Amino acid sequence: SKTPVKVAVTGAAGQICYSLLFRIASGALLGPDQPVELRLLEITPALKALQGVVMELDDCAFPLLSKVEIGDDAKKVFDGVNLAMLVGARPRTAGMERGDLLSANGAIFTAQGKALNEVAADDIKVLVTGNPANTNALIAMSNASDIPNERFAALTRLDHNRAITQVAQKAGVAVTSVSHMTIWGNHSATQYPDLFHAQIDGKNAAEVINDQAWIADTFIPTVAKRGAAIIEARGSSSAASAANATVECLHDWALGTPAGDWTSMAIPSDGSYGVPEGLISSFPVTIADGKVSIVQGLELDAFSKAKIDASVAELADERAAVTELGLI
Ligand code: NAX
Repeated sequence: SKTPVKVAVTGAAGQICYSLLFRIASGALLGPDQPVELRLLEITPALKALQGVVMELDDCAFPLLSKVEIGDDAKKVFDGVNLAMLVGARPRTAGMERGDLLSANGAIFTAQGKALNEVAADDIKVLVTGNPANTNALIAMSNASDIPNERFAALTRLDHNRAITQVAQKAGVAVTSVSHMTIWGNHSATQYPDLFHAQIDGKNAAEVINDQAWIADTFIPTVAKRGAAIIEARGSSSAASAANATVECLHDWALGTPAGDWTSMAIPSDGSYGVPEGLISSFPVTIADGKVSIVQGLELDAFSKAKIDASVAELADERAAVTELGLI
């Protein structure tokens, strides 16, 4: 049988992971014939709760789950890991300024970047879900100089999936009719979900919808503010859908995007579409053999260009702030 793939997950006692870990262990991440070993990182006070989650994993008797290790020391937990999902982060609490938030997360992601650099397997891929995801990924990447930059990414797949469903519902079609969706920029309220290159049953989605006011005033803000709407309705932030997106993103990164479509992923910019090099910004991407490529040659009109530029300017500001704080 196959050698287990070692998957590290941080924030493992948190609400996203309460869904995520079970999806990984059931085979949704790497397929029905690939065993996995889970390496779960938490802060010390959450280890007891994490032990309870491990008891539940045990109680599923997942055939593909070869082993589970937990701990509060990143260097031990990340030892030899092939994939890392960095979900745990410091949320913004009352009275916290943006700088405080960036410093608190900076402490987490500098340490985890360094630990991965020292002990992860040579083929390590790192996906950051914990917010501010793009900048946390930039911090981890910048603190892991021996790991190629292209092995770091931040999650915009949840935004991508939200955009697909919004447009499918508007058009009255199944989600499977929607393809070539793109989220550009930051995983934040400035993100730009792009219907001008998306397709509905192979036709241009913006032309099928034919309602610029709906795109500008309903579709874009609904997708960009969906996280807040979930909090308002559910009383806590997106968890199962964030776990689903994390699994789908890393699944495609490991196994490739389907032929004839692309997905959205925040990856280090190579300067494409005017996004400054090195910023971790969301692009349309295809993936083959573990290699992520930005889709080239899309024409952007003034509306799209302005939206992308605004989100990228926010990322540049965040990079300047963490540079100032000495985190990268
Ligand atoms: P929870 O607060 O339920 O869980 C976070 C867990 O991380 C906690 O158990 C905490 O103890 C742990 N943690 C904190 N510091 C740690 C460290 N240094 N090492 C290991 N673990 C640590 O949050 P949850 O709802 O699970 O969300 C996790 C993160 O995902 C948050 O930052 C959240 O903002 C972010 N999200 C990102 C999304 C995306 O699309 N990129 C969407 C959903 C979500 O909002």
